Amino acid sequence: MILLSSDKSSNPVVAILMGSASDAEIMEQAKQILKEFEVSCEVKVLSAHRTPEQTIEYAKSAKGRGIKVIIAGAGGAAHLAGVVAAVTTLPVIGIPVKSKSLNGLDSLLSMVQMPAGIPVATVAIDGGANAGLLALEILALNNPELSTKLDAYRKKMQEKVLKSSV
Ligand code: RP5
Repeated sequence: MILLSSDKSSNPVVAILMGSASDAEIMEQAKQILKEFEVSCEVKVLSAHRTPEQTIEYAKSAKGRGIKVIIAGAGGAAHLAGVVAAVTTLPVIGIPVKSKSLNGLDSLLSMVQMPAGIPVATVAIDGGANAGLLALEILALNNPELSTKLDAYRKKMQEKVLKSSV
């Protein structure tokens, strides 16, 4: 199921932005990871190209509204994460979404090659889950409970991998 509606729980600390509703399936991976760790988020469709003013307004006001990390996914000429990062000093995690024409190489290169001064932490093409986990790792720097949960998640993953040996 693809969930696009905002998390209604109070005080979202992560913003999940996507350039188009067509990115939702990938962004949902990030949302599910946050949900698993009971971290509240809000989800918005905002485009660097189609809604530039609203995108900038949103990014500029995010810190003041209590957002701590922004995850931004876009495909093709994928400027969303960079534009958002340009107007906030919140950490911005970019997800290059696989495109129809160039399989996401265009998205990756548009997003990853930021000029010095405006960082975007770009994850893999369609790397929604890792974007969610990276956001959690950033939040865990000031949250021992979350840090412990992340350690447990890692341990469980390791056990699963080891058990899969035949
Ligand atoms: C980008 O263009 C979006 O992030 C999306 O990945 C891509 C295609 O958008 P649609 O034409 O499907 O709306 O802005």
